[in-house]
Amino acid sequence: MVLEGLGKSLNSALKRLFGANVIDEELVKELVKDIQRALLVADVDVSLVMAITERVRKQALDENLPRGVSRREHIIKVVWDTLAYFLGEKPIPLTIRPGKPNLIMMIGIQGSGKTTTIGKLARYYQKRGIRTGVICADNFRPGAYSQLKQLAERSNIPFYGDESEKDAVKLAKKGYKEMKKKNMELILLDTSGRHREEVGLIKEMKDIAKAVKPHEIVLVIDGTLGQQAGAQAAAFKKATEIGSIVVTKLDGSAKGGGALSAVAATGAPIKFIGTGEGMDAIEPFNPTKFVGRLLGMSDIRGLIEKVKEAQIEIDEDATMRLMKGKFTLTDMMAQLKQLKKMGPIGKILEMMGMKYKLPEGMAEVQEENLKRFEVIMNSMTKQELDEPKIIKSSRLKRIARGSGTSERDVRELLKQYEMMKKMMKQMSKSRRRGRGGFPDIPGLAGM
Ligand SMILES: Nc1nc2c(ncn2[C@@H]2O[C@H](COP(=O)(O)OP(=O)(O)OP(=O)(O)O)[C@@H](O)[C@H]2O)c(=O)[nH]1
Ligand SMILES: [Mg+2]
Repeated sequence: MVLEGLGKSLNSALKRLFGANVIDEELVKELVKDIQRALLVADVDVSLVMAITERVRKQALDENLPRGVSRREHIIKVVWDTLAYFLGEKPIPLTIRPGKPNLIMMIGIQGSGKTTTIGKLARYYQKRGIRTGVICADNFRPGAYSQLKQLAERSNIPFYGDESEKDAVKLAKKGYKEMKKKNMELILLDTSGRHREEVGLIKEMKDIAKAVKPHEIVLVIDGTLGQQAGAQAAAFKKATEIGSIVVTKLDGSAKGGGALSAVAATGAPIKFIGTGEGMDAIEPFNPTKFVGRLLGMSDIRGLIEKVKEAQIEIDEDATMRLMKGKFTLTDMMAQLKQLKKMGPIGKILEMMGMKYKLPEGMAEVQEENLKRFEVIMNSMTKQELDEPKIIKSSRLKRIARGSGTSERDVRELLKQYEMMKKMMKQMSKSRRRGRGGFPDIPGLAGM
């Protein structure tokens, strides 16, 4: 996984939030400290870490919660939004004008991953129906020609190169002409990485760019550089207005968080990230989604939307009754109906990034069962609804007859009730103990 270490420590910081009894200033302080530690280990610049955590601290205890959103959800959302905010928030695609030749020039320091990224991008766009070709203008490193040629051939991508031509500018020009002749829409130009620092790199970029006038110049940065990547991005941003960035090697690099945040801080748009050596290990950089994965939650937004849509209110009474060990059939029905509105409960937990083993049969609330339960309950007395344990054989028979169901149906309802009561007890206990348990989803109040 990309940035595994950072993801793990952020996730466990949030888990603490799930498990806590009360959410107060003290807890937020702890959370902020955990996040700081996690970011510093990932080589995020200290002042950036402070800016990030200050924003989290300020907003976490914000008094005005949107209706239907719990404090826990709010804090998770704040952490999520803040990290995404500092990574640039919006995804920015590569600009490709369809039907026209779009020349994209790749530059970057030696070994940063230019050639590999070109192979990946060519495949990526070809698969999406864009006619894509590649040009090797790296006449500096022996083997550069055959490296790109092989990558291109493996994916059936048109390639231009000439091992006998030593002038990079001429190579680029000739290649561009060839690719235009072939009606290519996306033309990726590979350049040599003879430089070790920003200055020389920017100079060569200017020379080639002047000659071929690319539509976009992409700087490829090695993510293992950590926050040092910022200097490269800044120099590049200053030198060109048509620039974007790919950060590579984010797989298995402990410093990737530092690289991404430092590059984003310069305002240069990160368009793709490289996540492995394989030819499919590239993805468009979408900060919001990326942070979601880091936090180990695939869809917090989806969850919050859903909760709001269902207009679920916190049922204080039910919670109080439960705390006192009372849980009636009517309570169960109300809970089941709320769950039904929210969809399969397993899915909801999954969206919260939680792994919780549910008793069998609880995974989904079925319409059919709900209706039958309701019919059965209509034949019960108030006393029976409040204290289902008094329902023994003769009452059972009467209820089944009265509701036009079978005794087995009534027993099933009672079994479901017992199961749910037990589960709710366990969950409220584990929450009171302050560990594990259930996230604070309104509507599941008291569970
Ligand atoms: N793990 C990992 N390795 C990568 C990634 N991208 C590139 N590499 C590796 O990094 C090394 C250098 O990649 P190249 O694509 O040759 O780099 P380059 O910038 O073209 O290098 P020069 O042409 O010599 O300047 C190769 O071993 C690649 O397999 C990535 O996203 N993840
Ligand atoms: Mg190369």
